Amino acid sequence: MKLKSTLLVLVSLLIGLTSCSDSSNSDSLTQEELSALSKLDTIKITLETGDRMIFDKTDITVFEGQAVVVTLHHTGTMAKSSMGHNFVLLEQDVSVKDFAYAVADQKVNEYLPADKKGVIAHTGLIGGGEITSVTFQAPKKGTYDFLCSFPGHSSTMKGKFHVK
Ligand SMILES: [Cu+2]
Repeated sequence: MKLKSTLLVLVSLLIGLTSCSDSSNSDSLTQEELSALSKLDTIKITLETGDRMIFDKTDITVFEGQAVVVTLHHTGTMAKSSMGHNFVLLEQDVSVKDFAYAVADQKVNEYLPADKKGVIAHTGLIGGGEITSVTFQAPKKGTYDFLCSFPGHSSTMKGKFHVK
């Protein structure tokens, strides 16, 4: 009986681990899939979020010179004022932590610097049930940070944007 419950715990742990590593990540794309994506003039990325402070992707891969369309979908129900989300792509010399701290009082600018300093691209701030998108040219090869700049969100709502 004791063995049986131990097994059950192990099985549920395994299921938990599997579903974690499954949270769609562009690093899990195969070489063929990446090669096919690299040939596109325009690459489309959909980023989902909801009433929790998480993005469904923490790694995004695009290719130098591509037009990038990032569509942000807030699948939750909470208002923009309490659970607003955006997508902000930072220049390479800007830290997520410093950026988020600096814009936390910029409600009037939807938590962006008034002069957009340090920002490569961004969407508008949206609430539950809303969708927004932004189109921009992929910057030069390298790794960039992206985040949601709503106060308090960037500790969990951030990721890496890879340009190959
Ligand atoms: Cu957010």
